[in-house]
Amino acid sequence: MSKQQVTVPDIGGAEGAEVIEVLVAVGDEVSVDQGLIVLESDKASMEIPSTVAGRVVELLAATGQQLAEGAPVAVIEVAQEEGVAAEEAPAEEAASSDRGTPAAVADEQDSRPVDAPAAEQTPAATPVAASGQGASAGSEQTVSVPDIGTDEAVELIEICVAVGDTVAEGDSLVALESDKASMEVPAPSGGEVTELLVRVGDLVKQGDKLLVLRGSPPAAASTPAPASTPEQTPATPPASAAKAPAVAAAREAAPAESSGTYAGPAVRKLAREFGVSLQQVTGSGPRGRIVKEDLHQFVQKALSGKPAGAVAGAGIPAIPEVDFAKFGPVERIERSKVDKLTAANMQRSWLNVPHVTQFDEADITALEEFRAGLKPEAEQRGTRLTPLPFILKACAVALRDNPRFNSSLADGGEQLVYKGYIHIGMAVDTPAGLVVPVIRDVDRKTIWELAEEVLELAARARDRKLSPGDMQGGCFTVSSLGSIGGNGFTPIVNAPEVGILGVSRADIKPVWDGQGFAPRNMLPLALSYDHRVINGGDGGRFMTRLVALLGDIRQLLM
Ligand code: CAO
Repeated sequence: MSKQQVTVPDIGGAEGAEVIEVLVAVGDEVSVDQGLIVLESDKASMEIPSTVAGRVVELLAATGQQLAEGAPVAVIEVAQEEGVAAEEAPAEEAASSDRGTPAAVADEQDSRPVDAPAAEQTPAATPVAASGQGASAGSEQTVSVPDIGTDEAVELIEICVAVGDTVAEGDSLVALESDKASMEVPAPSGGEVTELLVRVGDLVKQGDKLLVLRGSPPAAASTPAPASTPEQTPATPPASAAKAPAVAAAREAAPAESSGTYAGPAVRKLAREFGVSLQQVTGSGPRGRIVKEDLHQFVQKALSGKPAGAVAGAGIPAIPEVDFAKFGPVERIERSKVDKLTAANMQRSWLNVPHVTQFDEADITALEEFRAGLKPEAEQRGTRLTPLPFILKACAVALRDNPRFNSSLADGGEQLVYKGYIHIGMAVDTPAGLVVPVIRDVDRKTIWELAEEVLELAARARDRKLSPGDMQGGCFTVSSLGSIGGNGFTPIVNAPEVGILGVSRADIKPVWDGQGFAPRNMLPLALSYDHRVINGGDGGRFMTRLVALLGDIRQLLM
């Protein structure tokens, strides 16, 4: 056994960043690239991954601490094979070793700065990607998404500028967010925004075009001489750039005056979670930047009945804060981000959507017999077949037959959008909180395909490996507590979807068959829907169809 210390890699800012979440505990087994802590600066938030696989024997970082590059995070006891210590393996030997051995770990460490985060967790490696004419006066350049450290598309959550705005080098142009990090893309040089090529909500990858900048005359550039020199960054960063600090995090950004608000991604994200428009918050940071404290004060004021602003649920009396310690010992812990986001989404749906929940039971005796008969085949295929894939398939057919359930409100309620696809979200209970990955085109997939996807998405959800795209585009949600228990619950609609099915635990019950009581396997179902879109008749028809489909799965083929 050898011990290795994981330290904070280059996070693009000498001042460091705050530890906002510790993801592991002493004694936990961790794999290479598994997140240990989450750091957040005013420009970016990022997971700091383990560079080795092993057991956490010491945690050297705690929530609230400010950490700079090189600060120790944790000590990992590395499982050692054949007496070769990771740090002793020569590079050549390491390169030829099997992946996953300590030697291979040493190889990875050699190939990037020892404590650099894995590519997928590094917000970005080059300051900006720009093509075209550079920033010379009057010439145009297209600004593209720089190396954001992942091949996966990330969501564009904010456009900080508008056509006609004049920006200085380093001004934030757009903000991007993945499940691992959020980051701002700065202007490569000063100029005027002449064209926007993206919209909020777009999923973008490295190299995708963002906007067009027309270079300002040198005199108009607000940055000093070196920075106003046209800087033509190649679309493919040179090798040395690959180790450059994170996008924008490396820069002391100037205020994005044109957007009217000046705040880092972490503050912007928090504002979205609170449902607060940053336009209403006064910044107390340098040059009027909005810092977290400003947001907290704004929300506190809003909840205490002072100017309510845009807080969701404004006008509703706040639940008073209680000093629980008065009544006995207590422990206060920070909630995970997923947890807080879920809470905000739930409250938003609960306050906006007039809910109705309808109950029924499906007789799944035949389905369960059929499923039991498929167990050997499932084993052969290396998968597991639970009732969920059948329920998803039945929902897809019921959605096809009742298209209003496959719609969403638009234009402030003036229009309904009917979707020509059937993507169904599946609530997954994870240690970090509730997440809802989406299975696409459920109507077109076989039961086996659905079974595999359920397993795969649930595993990725629990390992926190879902991308934002995995959780978007749902038309309807299934929340199954069947494996956990209970005989009924009222699920909250996952707006802007209009329906959600809550599945409880099936049980053998005596059912009257016209002549006597017969033991039948009954599955309790609860269908919640948005009564602005779905009326009782629609709800009844959907549920009746679903119960019929699950009662006779041959109909799923029709
Ligand atoms: N009735 C009886 N048994 C059921 C059942 C039901 N309705 N649903 C599942 N089971 C059984 C399965 O068949 C399996 O047993 P076998 O292996 O013997 O067949 C066992 O329970 C475990 O199932 P599972 O949970 O591993 O798999 P699943 O496909 O049923 O569910 C998933 C997958 C990801 C949806 C589930 O694990 C999960 O996270 N559920 C929680 C969702 C949630 O939190 N919802 C609340 C949201 S609102 O707060």
